[in-house]
Amino acid sequence: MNNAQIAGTFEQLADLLEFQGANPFRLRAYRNGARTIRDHSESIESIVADDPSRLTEIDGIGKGVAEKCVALIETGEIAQLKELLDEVPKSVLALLRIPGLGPKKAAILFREMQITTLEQLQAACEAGKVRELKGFAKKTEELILQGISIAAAANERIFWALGDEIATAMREHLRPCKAISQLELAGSYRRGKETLGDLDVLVVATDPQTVMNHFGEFPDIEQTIGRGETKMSVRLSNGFQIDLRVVPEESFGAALQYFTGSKDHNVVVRSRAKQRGLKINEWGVFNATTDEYIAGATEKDVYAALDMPLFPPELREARREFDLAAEGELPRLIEIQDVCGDLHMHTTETDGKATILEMMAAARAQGLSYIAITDHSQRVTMAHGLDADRLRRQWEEIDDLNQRHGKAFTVLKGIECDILEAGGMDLQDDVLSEADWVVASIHYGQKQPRSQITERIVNALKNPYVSCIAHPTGRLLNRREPYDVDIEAVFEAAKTHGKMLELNANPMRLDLNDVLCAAAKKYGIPIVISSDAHSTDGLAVMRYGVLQARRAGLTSSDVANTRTWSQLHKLIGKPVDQDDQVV
Ligand code: DGT
Ligand code: CA
Ligand code: CA
Ligand code: ZN
Repeated sequence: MNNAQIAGTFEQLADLLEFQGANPFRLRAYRNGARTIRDHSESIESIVADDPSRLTEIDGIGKGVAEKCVALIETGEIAQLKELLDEVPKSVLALLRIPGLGPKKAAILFREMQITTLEQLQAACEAGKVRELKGFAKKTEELILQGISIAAAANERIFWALGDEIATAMREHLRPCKAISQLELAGSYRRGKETLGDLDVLVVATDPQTVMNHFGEFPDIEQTIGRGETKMSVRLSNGFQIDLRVVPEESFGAALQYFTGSKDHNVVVRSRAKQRGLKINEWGVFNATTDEYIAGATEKDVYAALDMPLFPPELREARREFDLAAEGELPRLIEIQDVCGDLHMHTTETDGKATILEMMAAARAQGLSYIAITDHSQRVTMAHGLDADRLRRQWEEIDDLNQRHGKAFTVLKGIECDILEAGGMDLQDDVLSEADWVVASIHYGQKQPRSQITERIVNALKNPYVSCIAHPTGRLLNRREPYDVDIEAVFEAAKTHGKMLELNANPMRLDLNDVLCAAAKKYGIPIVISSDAHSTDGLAVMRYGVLQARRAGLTSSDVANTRTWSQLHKLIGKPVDQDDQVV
Protein backbone atom coordinates (compact mmCIF):
# COMPACT_ATOMS: atom_id res chain seq x y z
CA MET A 1 0.00 0.00 0.00
CA ASN A 2 1.58 3.31 -1.00
CA ASN A 3 1.41 6.56 0.97
CA ALA A 4 -1.25 8.11 -1.28
CA GLN A 5 -3.55 5.12 -0.74
CA ILE A 6 -3.04 5.23 3.03
CA ALA A 7 -3.68 8.98 3.05
CA GLY A 8 -6.83 8.44 0.98
CA THR A 9 -8.09 5.94 3.54
CA PHE A 10 -7.65 8.43 6.39
CA GLU A 11 -9.35 11.15 4.36
CA GLN A 12 -12.31 8.86 3.86
CA LEU A 13 -12.38 8.08 7.55
CA ALA A 14 -12.38 11.79 8.39
CA ASP A 15 -15.08 12.50 5.81
CA LEU A 16 -17.35 9.82 7.20
CA LEU A 17 -16.80 10.92 10.79
CA GLU A 18 -17.53 14.50 9.83
CA PHE A 19 -20.65 13.34 8.04
CA GLN A 20 -21.75 11.74 11.30
CA GLY A 21 -20.97 14.89 13.25
CA ALA A 22 -17.89 13.67 15.11
CA ASN A 23 -15.68 15.79 17.32
CA PRO A 24 -13.65 18.27 15.21
CA PHE A 25 -10.43 17.53 17.11
CA ARG A 26 -10.52 13.91 16.10
CA LEU A 27 -11.22 14.87 12.53
CA ARG A 28 -8.31 17.22 12.52
CA ALA A 29 -5.98 14.49 13.75
CA TYR A 30 -7.02 12.26 10.84
CA ARG A 31 -6.85 15.01 8.27
CA ASN A 32 -3.43 16.16 9.46
CA GLY A 33 -2.32 12.56 9.47
CA ALA A 34 -3.57 12.10 5.89
CA ARG A 35 -1.76 15.22 4.70
CA THR A 36 1.45 14.25 6.47
CA ILE A 37 1.38 10.73 5.08
CA ARG A 38 0.65 11.93 1.55
CA ASP A 39 3.67 14.25 1.63
CA HIS A 40 6.01 11.96 3.54
CA SER A 41 8.98 10.96 1.42
CA GLU A 42 9.61 7.59 3.07
CA SER A 43 7.14 4.76 2.52
CA ILE A 44 4.85 4.38 5.55
CA GLU A 45 4.51 0.70 4.75
CA SER A 46 8.26 0.17 5.06
CA ILE A 47 8.37 2.17 8.31
CA VAL A 48 5.70 -0.13 9.73
CA ALA A 49 7.63 -3.18 8.55
CA ASP A 50 10.82 -1.82 10.02
CA ASP A 51 9.73 -0.33 13.35
CA PRO A 52 6.15 0.95 13.85
CA SER A 53 7.21 3.05 16.85
CA ARG A 54 8.97 5.37 14.39
CA LEU A 55 5.57 6.49 13.06
CA THR A 56 4.80 8.75 16.00
CA GLU A 57 8.18 10.43 15.58
CA ILE A 58 6.83 11.95 12.37
CA ASP A 59 5.37 15.40 12.93
CA GLY A 60 1.62 15.25 12.30
CA ILE A 61 1.17 11.57 13.16
CA GLY A 62 -0.25 10.95 16.62
CA LYS A 63 -0.78 7.73 18.48
CA GLY A 64 -4.29 7.13 17.08
CA VAL A 65 -3.25 7.57 13.48
CA ALA A 66 -0.14 5.45 14.01
CA GLU A 67 -2.14 2.54 15.44
CA LYS A 68 -4.61 2.70 12.57
CA CYS A 69 -1.74 2.81 10.06
CA VAL A 70 -0.35 -0.40 11.48
CA ALA A 71 -3.77 -2.08 11.41
CA LEU A 72 -4.40 -0.88 7.86
CA ILE A 73 -1.08 -2.19 6.59
CA GLU A 74 -1.20 -5.44 8.48
CA THR A 75 -4.87 -6.33 7.94
CA GLY A 76 -5.75 -4.27 4.89
CA GLU A 77 -8.47 -2.34 6.72
CA ILE A 78 -9.32 -0.03 9.61
CA ALA A 79 -12.06 -1.55 11.77
CA GLN A 80 -13.68 1.80 12.51
CA LEU A 81 -13.80 2.71 8.84
CA LYS A 82 -15.38 -0.62 8.02
CA GLU A 83 -18.13 0.02 10.57
CA LEU A 84 -18.76 3.51 9.21
CA LEU A 85 -18.93 2.19 5.67
CA ASP A 86 -21.58 -0.28 6.80
CA GLU A 87 -23.64 2.46 8.43
CA VAL A 88 -23.56 5.09 5.70
CA PRO A 89 -25.39 4.50 2.39
CA LYS A 90 -22.82 3.79 -0.33
CA SER A 91 -24.08 6.51 -2.66
CA VAL A 92 -23.38 9.12 0.03
CA LEU A 93 -19.63 8.58 -0.38
CA ALA A 94 -19.78 10.31 -3.75
CA LEU A 95 -21.49 13.30 -2.14
CA LEU A 96 -18.83 13.89 0.49
CA ARG A 97 -16.10 14.90 -1.91
CA ILE A 98 -18.04 17.25 -4.14
CA PRO A 99 -16.14 20.54 -4.27
CA GLY A 100 -18.31 23.21 -2.67
CA LEU A 101 -20.29 20.74 -0.58
CA GLY A 102 -18.22 18.76 1.93
CA PRO A 103 -19.25 16.23 4.60
CA LYS A 104 -20.89 18.71 6.98
CA LYS A 105 -23.30 20.09 4.44
CA ALA A 106 -23.87 16.63 2.99
CA ALA A 107 -24.97 15.53 6.46
CA ILE A 108 -27.53 18.32 6.66
CA LEU A 109 -28.89 17.41 3.23
CA PHE A 110 -29.13 13.79 4.33
CA ARG A 111 -30.88 14.63 7.59
CA GLU A 112 -33.22 17.30 6.32
CA MET A 113 -33.98 16.11 2.82
CA GLN A 114 -32.93 12.43 2.80
CA ILE A 115 -30.57 13.14 -0.09
CA THR A 116 -28.25 10.19 -0.69
CA THR A 117 -27.35 10.33 -4.37
CA LEU A 118 -25.80 12.78 -6.82
CA GLU A 119 -28.98 12.71 -8.91
CA GLN A 120 -31.19 13.65 -5.94
CA LEU A 121 -28.78 16.42 -5.00
CA GLN A 122 -28.70 17.80 -8.51
CA ALA A 123 -32.48 17.74 -8.78
CA ALA A 124 -32.92 19.46 -5.41
CA CYS A 125 -30.45 22.20 -6.38
CA GLU A 126 -32.08 22.72 -9.74
CA ALA A 127 -35.50 22.95 -8.09
CA GLY A 128 -34.14 25.63 -5.76
CA LYS A 129 -34.96 23.59 -2.66
CA VAL A 130 -31.49 23.47 -1.19
CA ARG A 131 -31.32 27.22 -0.66
CA GLU A 132 -34.22 26.99 1.78
CA LEU A 133 -32.11 25.06 4.28
CA LYS A 134 -30.39 26.90 7.09
CA GLY A 135 -26.78 27.73 6.18
CA PHE A 136 -27.40 27.30 2.45
CA ALA A 137 -27.98 30.02 -0.13
CA LYS A 138 -28.62 30.39 -3.83
CA LYS A 139 -24.88 30.76 -4.26
CA THR A 140 -24.34 27.43 -2.44
CA GLU A 141 -26.68 25.75 -4.89
CA GLU A 142 -24.70 27.14 -7.80
CA LEU A 143 -21.43 25.99 -6.25
CA ILE A 144 -22.83 22.52 -5.64
CA LEU A 145 -24.08 22.21 -9.21
CA GLN A 146 -20.68 23.32 -10.45
CA GLY A 147 -19.07 20.85 -8.06
CA ILE A 148 -21.22 18.00 -9.34
CA SER A 149 -20.07 18.56 -12.89
CA ILE A 150 -16.42 18.84 -11.81
CA ALA A 151 -16.75 15.66 -9.74
CA ALA A 152 -18.37 13.85 -12.65
CA ALA A 153 -15.44 14.81 -14.87
CA ALA A 154 -12.98 13.89 -12.14
CA ASN A 155 -14.44 10.43 -11.90
CA GLU A 156 -13.74 9.85 -15.53
CA ARG A 157 -10.30 11.38 -16.08
CA ILE A 158 -7.11 10.99 -14.08
CA PHE A 159 -4.01 13.19 -13.89
CA TRP A 160 -1.29 12.41 -16.38
CA ALA A 161 1.14 11.91 -13.49
CA LEU A 162 -1.00 9.13 -12.01
CA GLY A 163 -1.52 7.63 -15.46
CA ASP A 164 2.25 7.61 -15.81
CA GLU A 165 2.60 5.58 -12.61
CA ILE A 166 0.08 3.07 -13.89
CA ALA A 167 1.74 3.02 -17.31
CA THR A 168 5.14 2.39 -15.75
CA ALA A 169 3.77 -0.41 -13.58
CA MET A 170 2.10 -1.95 -16.64
CA ARG A 171 5.35 -1.79 -18.62
CA GLU A 172 7.14 -3.52 -15.76
CA HIS A 173 4.41 -6.12 -15.53
CA LEU A 174 4.59 -6.92 -19.26
CA ARG A 175 8.38 -6.87 -19.50
CA PRO A 176 8.87 -10.60 -18.71
CA CYS A 177 6.27 -11.63 -21.30
CA LYS A 178 8.44 -13.24 -23.98
CA ALA A 179 5.71 -13.17 -26.63
CA ILE A 180 6.01 -9.36 -26.84
CA SER A 181 8.59 -7.92 -29.21
CA GLN A 182 7.56 -4.23 -29.13
CA LEU A 183 5.48 -2.21 -26.70
CA GLU A 184 4.33 1.40 -26.73
CA LEU A 185 1.69 3.44 -24.92
CA ALA A 186 -0.46 5.45 -27.29
CA GLY A 187 -3.48 7.75 -26.83
CA SER A 188 -3.68 10.87 -24.73
CA TYR A 189 -0.94 9.49 -22.47
CA ARG A 190 1.57 9.64 -25.28
CA ARG A 191 0.35 13.09 -26.30
CA GLY A 192 1.05 14.24 -22.74
CA LYS A 193 -2.45 15.47 -22.11
CA GLU A 194 -2.94 16.78 -18.56
CA THR A 195 -5.70 14.26 -17.82
CA LEU A 196 -6.38 10.85 -19.30
CA GLY A 197 -9.63 9.03 -20.04
CA ASP A 198 -7.90 5.66 -20.30
CA LEU A 199 -4.58 4.06 -21.25
CA ASP A 200 -3.97 2.56 -24.66
CA VAL A 201 -1.31 -0.14 -24.72
CA LEU A 202 -0.02 -1.39 -28.04
CA VAL A 203 2.18 -4.43 -28.51
CA VAL A 204 3.63 -6.51 -31.30
CA ALA A 205 3.39 -10.23 -30.65
CA THR A 206 3.01 -13.42 -32.59
CA ASP A 207 0.80 -15.01 -29.95
CA PRO A 208 -1.90 -12.55 -28.82
CA GLN A 209 -3.58 -14.99 -26.41
CA THR A 210 -0.41 -15.42 -24.35
CA VAL A 211 -0.03 -11.64 -24.14
CA MET A 212 -3.64 -11.16 -23.08
CA ASN A 213 -3.35 -13.85 -20.42
CA HIS A 214 -0.32 -12.09 -19.03
CA PHE A 215 -2.00 -8.66 -19.28
CA GLY A 216 -4.98 -10.05 -17.35
CA GLU A 217 -2.70 -10.85 -14.41
CA PHE A 218 -1.86 -7.20 -13.74
CA PRO A 219 -2.43 -7.04 -9.96
CA ASP A 220 -4.75 -4.06 -9.81
CA ILE A 221 -7.38 -5.33 -12.26
CA GLU A 222 -10.90 -5.44 -10.89
CA GLN A 223 -12.80 -6.48 -13.99
CA THR A 224 -12.24 -7.60 -17.56
CA ILE A 225 -14.56 -5.49 -19.67
CA GLY A 226 -13.96 -7.31 -22.92
CA ARG A 227 -11.64 -9.73 -24.65
CA GLY A 228 -11.37 -10.67 -28.31
CA GLU A 229 -8.82 -12.12 -30.73
CA THR A 230 -6.33 -9.24 -30.48
CA LYS A 231 -8.00 -6.77 -28.15
CA MET A 232 -8.68 -6.68 -24.45
CA SER A 233 -10.01 -4.04 -22.02
CA VAL A 234 -9.81 -4.10 -18.25
CA ARG A 235 -10.91 -1.87 -15.40
CA LEU A 236 -8.65 -1.23 -12.40
CA SER A 237 -9.86 -0.98 -8.81
CA ASN A 238 -9.84 2.83 -9.07
CA GLY A 239 -12.20 2.65 -12.05
CA PHE A 240 -9.52 3.44 -14.62
CA GLN A 241 -9.62 1.55 -17.90
CA ILE A 242 -6.72 0.07 -19.86
CA ASP A 243 -7.07 -1.06 -23.47
CA LEU A 244 -4.58 -3.53 -24.95
CA ARG A 245 -4.17 -4.16 -28.65
CA VAL A 246 -1.90 -6.74 -30.24
CA VAL A 247 -0.79 -5.96 -33.78
CA PRO A 248 1.52 -7.57 -36.34
CA GLU A 249 4.97 -6.11 -36.82
CA GLU A 250 4.27 -4.61 -40.24
CA SER A 251 1.37 -2.61 -38.74
CA PHE A 252 2.98 -1.38 -35.53
CA GLY A 253 3.79 2.13 -36.83
CA ALA A 254 0.37 2.54 -38.38
CA ALA A 255 -1.39 1.36 -35.22
CA LEU A 256 0.79 3.60 -33.07
CA GLN A 257 -0.03 6.55 -35.31
CA TYR A 258 -3.74 5.71 -35.34
CA PHE A 259 -4.14 5.09 -31.61
CA THR A 260 -1.97 7.99 -30.56
CA GLY A 261 -4.50 10.29 -32.18
CA SER A 262 -5.77 12.75 -31.54
CA LYS A 263 -8.92 12.01 -33.46
CA ASP A 264 -8.83 15.48 -34.98
CA HIS A 265 -5.21 15.10 -36.01
CA ASN A 266 -6.04 11.81 -37.69
CA VAL A 267 -8.93 13.33 -39.62
CA VAL A 268 -6.44 15.65 -41.32
CA VAL A 269 -3.96 12.82 -41.87
CA ARG A 270 -6.64 10.71 -43.53
CA SER A 271 -7.74 13.46 -45.85
CA ARG A 272 -4.11 14.02 -46.81
CA ALA A 273 -3.87 10.33 -47.71
CA LYS A 274 -7.02 10.54 -49.80
CA GLN A 275 -5.67 13.51 -51.75
CA ARG A 276 -2.74 11.34 -52.73
CA GLY A 277 -4.74 8.35 -53.82
CA LEU A 278 -3.82 6.53 -50.62
CA LYS A 279 -5.73 4.97 -47.77
CA ILE A 280 -4.60 4.94 -44.17
CA ASN A 281 -5.89 2.91 -41.23
CA GLU A 282 -4.49 1.16 -38.17
CA TRP A 283 -2.99 -1.55 -40.41
CA GLY A 284 -0.95 0.64 -42.68
CA VAL A 285 -0.87 3.00 -45.63
CA PHE A 286 -2.24 1.41 -48.81
CA ASN A 287 -2.77 2.30 -52.43
CA ALA A 288 -6.46 3.25 -52.54
CA THR A 289 -7.16 1.46 -55.81
CA THR A 290 -4.92 -1.61 -55.68
CA ASP A 291 -4.82 -2.02 -51.85
CA GLU A 292 -1.08 -2.52 -52.13
CA TYR A 293 0.68 -2.10 -48.76
CA ILE A 294 2.99 0.92 -48.84
CA ALA A 295 4.07 1.53 -45.24
CA GLY A 296 3.18 0.71 -41.64
CA ALA A 297 6.10 -0.74 -39.67
CA THR A 298 7.17 2.56 -38.14
CA GLU A 299 5.40 5.86 -37.59
CA LYS A 300 8.14 7.60 -39.48
CA ASP A 301 7.42 5.46 -42.57
CA VAL A 302 3.71 6.14 -42.24
CA TYR A 303 4.08 9.91 -42.15
CA ALA A 304 6.78 9.82 -44.82
CA ALA A 305 4.42 7.97 -47.16
CA LEU A 306 2.15 11.02 -46.87
CA ASP A 307 5.03 13.48 -47.25
CA MET A 308 4.69 14.54 -43.65
CA PRO A 309 7.27 14.78 -40.91
CA LEU A 310 7.16 12.65 -37.77
CA PHE A 311 5.10 14.94 -35.56
CA PRO A 312 6.04 14.89 -31.89
CA PRO A 313 3.02 13.23 -30.23
CA GLU A 314 2.47 16.28 -27.99
CA LEU A 315 1.65 18.40 -31.04
CA ARG A 316 -0.93 16.08 -32.57
CA GLU A 317 -4.03 18.05 -31.67
CA ALA A 318 -4.88 19.56 -35.06
CA ARG A 319 -3.94 23.00 -33.80
CA ARG A 320 -1.02 24.45 -35.74
CA GLU A 321 1.12 21.39 -36.44
CA PHE A 322 0.14 20.98 -40.11
CA ASP A 323 0.75 24.65 -40.93
CA LEU A 324 4.07 24.60 -39.14
CA ALA A 325 5.09 21.43 -40.96
CA ALA A 326 4.10 22.91 -44.30
CA GLU A 327 6.34 25.89 -43.60
CA GLY A 328 9.12 23.59 -42.43
CA GLU A 329 8.87 25.16 -39.00
CA LEU A 330 7.96 22.33 -36.70
CA PRO A 331 9.64 23.48 -33.49
CA ARG A 332 12.34 21.54 -31.71
CA LEU A 333 10.46 21.13 -28.47
CA ILE A 334 11.99 21.78 -25.08
CA GLU A 335 13.35 18.79 -23.17
CA ILE A 336 13.80 18.27 -19.47
CA GLN A 337 17.59 18.40 -19.85
CA ASP A 338 17.29 21.98 -21.13
CA VAL A 339 16.01 23.20 -17.77
CA CYS A 340 18.80 24.53 -15.58
CA GLY A 341 17.03 26.41 -12.80
CA ASP A 342 13.90 26.22 -10.68
CA LEU A 343 12.40 29.50 -9.59
CA HIS A 344 9.53 28.62 -7.27
CA MET A 345 9.82 26.50 -4.12
CA HIS A 346 9.06 26.51 -0.41
CA THR A 347 11.02 25.56 2.69
CA THR A 348 10.38 24.72 6.33
CA GLU A 349 10.32 28.46 6.97
CA THR A 350 6.71 28.38 5.68
CA ASP A 351 4.81 25.31 4.49
CA GLY A 352 7.67 23.32 2.93
CA LYS A 353 9.12 20.12 4.34
CA ALA A 354 12.81 20.69 3.66
CA THR A 355 15.39 23.33 4.55
CA ILE A 356 17.09 25.63 2.06
CA LEU A 357 20.20 23.48 2.24
CA GLU A 358 18.24 20.30 1.56
CA MET A 359 16.40 21.89 -1.35
CA MET A 360 19.71 23.09 -2.71
CA ALA A 361 21.33 19.66 -2.48
CA ALA A 362 18.34 18.01 -4.14
CA ALA A 363 18.23 20.56 -6.95
CA ARG A 364 21.94 20.12 -7.53
CA ALA A 365 21.52 16.36 -7.70
CA GLN A 366 18.93 16.96 -10.43
CA GLY A 367 21.51 18.84 -12.46
CA LEU A 368 20.20 22.34 -11.84
CA SER A 369 22.57 25.26 -11.36
CA TYR A 370 20.31 27.69 -9.55
CA ILE A 371 17.12 27.82 -7.51
CA ALA A 372 15.05 30.61 -6.05
CA ILE A 373 13.65 30.16 -2.57
CA THR A 374 10.16 31.63 -2.74
CA ASP A 375 8.37 31.05 0.51
CA HIS A 376 4.94 32.54 1.13
CA SER A 377 4.48 36.12 2.31
CA GLN A 378 2.73 37.14 5.54
CA ARG A 379 -0.84 37.24 4.18
CA VAL A 380 -0.77 33.46 3.84
CA THR A 381 -1.18 32.95 7.57
CA MET A 382 -2.12 29.30 7.11
CA ALA A 383 1.39 28.64 5.81
CA HIS A 384 3.03 30.88 8.42
CA GLY A 385 3.98 33.35 5.67
CA LEU A 386 7.03 35.61 6.06
CA ASP A 387 6.96 39.22 7.17
CA ALA A 388 9.75 41.61 6.20
CA ASP A 389 11.93 40.73 9.20
CA ARG A 390 11.76 36.99 8.80
CA LEU A 391 12.28 37.32 5.07
CA ARG A 392 15.38 39.46 5.50
CA ARG A 393 16.76 36.96 7.99
CA GLN A 394 16.18 34.17 5.47
CA TRP A 395 18.02 36.22 2.86
CA GLU A 396 20.99 36.64 5.18
CA GLU A 397 21.09 32.88 5.52
CA ILE A 398 21.04 32.58 1.73
CA ASP A 399 23.88 35.09 1.38
CA ASP A 400 25.93 33.02 3.80
CA LEU A 401 25.10 29.83 1.97
CA ASN A 402 26.14 31.24 -1.39
CA GLN A 403 29.42 32.44 0.04
CA ARG A 404 30.20 29.08 1.50
CA HIS A 405 29.29 27.14 -1.64
CA GLY A 406 31.02 29.23 -4.24
CA LYS A 407 29.94 29.87 -7.79
CA ALA A 408 28.95 26.41 -9.00
CA PHE A 409 25.42 26.75 -7.65
CA THR A 410 23.37 29.83 -6.83
CA VAL A 411 20.50 30.16 -4.39
CA LEU A 412 18.44 33.22 -5.21
CA LYS A 413 16.73 35.39 -2.69
CA GLY A 414 13.10 35.17 -3.65
CA ILE A 415 9.59 35.45 -2.33
CA GLU A 416 6.14 34.33 -3.43
CA CYS A 417 4.43 37.58 -2.59
CA ASP A 418 0.66 37.54 -2.35
CA ILE A 419 -1.40 39.95 -4.37
CA LEU A 420 -3.79 41.25 -1.74
CA GLU A 421 -7.57 41.00 -2.08
CA ALA A 422 -7.89 44.75 -2.24
CA GLY A 423 -5.03 45.00 -4.72
CA GLY A 424 -1.39 45.80 -4.05
CA MET A 425 1.44 43.62 -2.86
CA ASP A 426 1.66 41.93 0.52
CA LEU A 427 5.17 43.30 1.18
CA GLN A 428 6.50 46.82 0.77
CA ASP A 429 8.49 47.84 -2.28
CA ASP A 430 11.63 48.47 -0.22
CA VAL A 431 11.64 44.79 0.79
CA LEU A 432 10.77 43.50 -2.67
CA SER A 433 13.53 45.64 -4.17
CA GLU A 434 16.12 43.62 -2.24
CA ALA A 435 14.97 40.32 -3.77
CA ASP A 436 16.64 38.64 -6.73
CA TRP A 437 13.33 37.19 -7.87
CA VAL A 438 9.73 37.95 -6.95
CA VAL A 439 6.81 35.76 -7.96
CA ALA A 440 3.44 37.35 -7.36
CA SER A 441 0.42 35.21 -6.84
CA ILE A 442 -3.23 35.22 -5.90
CA HIS A 443 -4.38 32.95 -3.10
CA TYR A 444 -7.26 34.99 -1.67
CA GLY A 445 -10.23 36.64 -3.30
CA GLN A 446 -10.25 34.14 -6.14
CA LYS A 447 -13.98 34.54 -6.69
CA GLN A 448 -13.84 38.27 -7.34
CA PRO A 449 -15.32 39.65 -10.56
CA ARG A 450 -13.25 39.59 -13.73
CA SER A 451 -12.31 43.26 -13.77
CA GLN A 452 -11.09 43.19 -10.18
CA ILE A 453 -8.93 40.07 -10.51
CA THR A 454 -7.51 41.29 -13.79
CA GLU A 455 -6.65 44.66 -12.29
CA ARG A 456 -4.90 43.04 -9.33
CA ILE A 457 -2.71 40.95 -11.61
CA VAL A 458 -2.02 43.73 -14.08
CA ASN A 459 -1.01 46.04 -11.22
CA ALA A 460 1.32 43.37 -9.87
CA LEU A 461 2.93 43.16 -13.31
CA LYS A 462 3.41 46.93 -13.23
CA ASN A 463 5.26 46.74 -9.92
CA PRO A 464 8.93 47.19 -10.89
CA TYR A 465 10.11 44.52 -8.45
CA VAL A 466 7.78 41.72 -9.54
CA SER A 467 9.47 39.26 -11.91
CA CYS A 468 6.76 36.74 -12.66
CA ILE A 469 3.15 35.76 -11.97
CA ALA A 470 2.78 32.31 -10.41
CA HIS A 471 -0.02 29.94 -11.49
CA PRO A 472 -1.67 32.78 -13.42
CA THR A 473 -5.19 31.36 -13.69
CA GLY A 474 -5.46 29.55 -10.35
CA ARG A 475 -7.15 26.45 -11.72
CA LEU A 476 -6.83 23.09 -10.00
CA LEU A 477 -7.45 20.22 -12.39
CA ASN A 478 -10.73 18.39 -11.68
CA ARG A 479 -11.24 20.56 -8.62
CA ARG A 480 -11.34 24.27 -9.22
CA GLU A 481 -12.10 26.38 -12.25
CA PRO A 482 -9.65 29.16 -13.23
CA TYR A 483 -10.27 32.62 -11.85
CA ASP A 484 -12.38 34.80 -14.05
CA VAL A 485 -9.45 36.75 -15.49
CA ASP A 486 -8.95 38.64 -18.73
CA ILE A 487 -5.88 36.72 -19.76
CA GLU A 488 -5.28 38.87 -22.85
CA ALA A 489 -4.93 41.90 -20.58
CA VAL A 490 -2.45 39.94 -18.46
CA PHE A 491 -0.44 39.07 -21.59
CA GLU A 492 -0.47 42.71 -22.70
CA ALA A 493 0.79 43.86 -19.32
CA ALA A 494 3.46 41.16 -19.11
CA LYS A 495 4.68 42.13 -22.55
CA THR A 496 4.70 45.84 -21.81
CA HIS A 497 6.52 45.51 -18.52
CA GLY A 498 8.89 42.74 -19.56
CA LYS A 499 7.60 40.25 -17.06
CA MET A 500 7.40 36.48 -17.17
CA LEU A 501 4.55 34.06 -16.63
CA GLU A 502 4.77 30.76 -14.84
CA LEU A 503 3.88 27.33 -16.03
CA ASN A 504 3.40 25.75 -12.62
CA ALA A 505 4.51 22.13 -13.06
CA ASN A 506 2.47 20.67 -10.21
CA PRO A 507 0.46 17.95 -12.00
CA MET A 508 -2.75 19.19 -10.38
CA ARG A 509 -2.15 22.74 -11.57
CA LEU A 510 -0.28 22.85 -14.89
CA ASP A 511 -1.07 26.53 -15.00
CA LEU A 512 -0.69 28.23 -17.52
CA ASN A 513 -2.07 25.37 -19.58
CA ASP A 514 -0.85 24.37 -23.05
CA VAL A 515 -3.18 26.62 -25.02
CA LEU A 516 -2.40 29.67 -22.90
CA CYS A 517 1.36 29.01 -23.01
CA ALA A 518 1.13 28.93 -26.80
CA ALA A 519 -0.78 32.23 -26.69
CA ALA A 520 1.82 33.78 -24.37
CA LYS A 521 4.54 32.68 -26.77
CA LYS A 522 2.84 34.68 -29.54
CA TYR A 523 3.20 37.74 -27.35
CA GLY A 524 6.89 36.91 -26.91
CA ILE A 525 6.44 36.47 -23.16
CA PRO A 526 9.06 34.18 -21.59
CA ILE A 527 7.53 31.23 -19.76
CA VAL A 528 9.09 30.04 -16.51
CA ILE A 529 8.47 26.38 -15.72
CA SER A 530 8.55 25.94 -11.96
CA SER A 531 8.07 23.05 -9.59
CA ASP A 532 6.49 25.03 -6.72
CA ALA A 533 8.06 22.23 -4.67
CA HIS A 534 7.13 21.90 -1.01
CA SER A 535 9.66 19.08 -0.44
CA THR A 536 12.82 17.75 -2.08
CA ASP A 537 10.71 15.15 -3.93
CA GLY A 538 8.51 17.96 -5.18
CA LEU A 539 11.31 19.20 -7.43
CA ALA A 540 10.78 16.21 -9.70
CA VAL A 541 7.45 17.50 -11.01
CA MET A 542 9.40 19.72 -13.40
CA ARG A 543 8.98 17.06 -16.09
CA TYR A 544 5.19 17.40 -16.06
CA GLY A 545 5.62 21.10 -16.71
CA VAL A 546 8.01 20.39 -19.55
CA LEU A 547 5.48 18.00 -21.08
CA GLN A 548 2.77 20.67 -20.95
CA ALA A 549 5.22 23.16 -22.48
CA ARG A 550 5.88 20.73 -25.32
CA ARG A 551 2.15 20.55 -25.99
CA ALA A 552 2.25 24.32 -26.27
CA GLY A 553 4.98 24.00 -28.91
CA LEU A 554 7.56 25.74 -26.72
CA THR A 555 11.23 25.42 -27.55
CA SER A 556 14.08 25.73 -25.14
CA SER A 557 14.44 29.43 -25.95
CA ASP A 558 10.76 30.14 -25.21
CA VAL A 559 11.36 29.01 -21.64
CA ALA A 560 13.31 31.40 -19.46
CA ASN A 561 14.77 28.92 -16.99
CA THR A 562 16.71 27.08 -19.68
CA ARG A 563 19.09 30.04 -19.45
CA THR A 564 21.75 30.66 -16.88
CA TRP A 565 20.63 32.95 -14.10
CA SER A 566 22.73 35.83 -15.38
CA GLN A 567 21.15 35.53 -18.85
CA LEU A 568 17.66 35.18 -17.45
CA HIS A 569 18.15 38.06 -15.10
CA LYS A 570 18.78 40.44 -18.00
CA LEU A 571 15.35 39.67 -19.47
CA ILE A 572 13.38 40.78 -16.43
CA GLY A 573 11.80 44.17 -16.88
CA LYS A 574 12.83 44.32 -20.50
CA PRO A 575 9.74 45.03 -22.61
CA VAL A 576 9.36 42.48 -25.36
CA ASP A 577 9.05 45.15 -28.03
CA GLN A 578 12.38 46.74 -27.20
CA ASP A 579 14.27 44.74 -29.77
CA ASP A 580 11.33 42.97 -31.24
CA GLN A 581 11.95 39.47 -29.93
CA VAL A 582 13.36 38.04 -26.80
CA VAL A 583 16.12 35.67 -27.76
P1 DGT B 1 -8.61 9.85 -23.66
O1 DGT B 1 -8.43 8.38 -23.52
O2 DGT B 1 -10.03 10.28 -23.55
O3 DGT B 1 -7.75 10.63 -22.74
O4 DGT B 1 -8.17 10.28 -25.14
P2 DGT B 1 -7.50 9.43 -26.30
O5 DGT B 1 -7.07 10.38 -27.33
O6 DGT B 1 -6.48 8.51 -25.74
O7 DGT B 1 -8.73 8.63 -26.89
P3 DGT B 1 -9.08 7.09 -26.98
O8 DGT B 1 -8.47 6.31 -25.89
O9 DGT B 1 -10.56 7.04 -27.11
O10 DGT B 1 -8.48 6.64 -28.36
C1 DGT B 1 -7.11 6.65 -28.62
C2 DGT B 1 -6.84 7.14 -30.00
O11 DGT B 1 -7.37 6.21 -30.94
C3 DGT B 1 -7.52 8.45 -30.34
O12 DGT B 1 -6.75 9.56 -29.99
C4 DGT B 1 -7.67 8.33 -31.83
C5 DGT B 1 -7.90 6.87 -32.05
N1 DGT B 1 -9.33 6.56 -32.15
C6 DGT B 1 -10.05 5.92 -31.25
N2 DGT B 1 -11.33 5.77 -31.67
C7 DGT B 1 -11.39 6.37 -32.85
C8 DGT B 1 -12.44 6.57 -33.81
O13 DGT B 1 -13.58 6.18 -33.62
N3 DGT B 1 -12.11 7.25 -34.92
C9 DGT B 1 -10.86 7.70 -35.14
N4 DGT B 1 -10.60 8.34 -36.25
N5 DGT B 1 -9.88 7.51 -34.29
C10 DGT B 1 -10.13 6.86 -33.16
CA1 CA C 1 -6.85 6.86 -24.18
CA1 CA D 1 -8.84 3.89 -25.28
ZN1 ZN E 1 4.19 28.47 -4.18
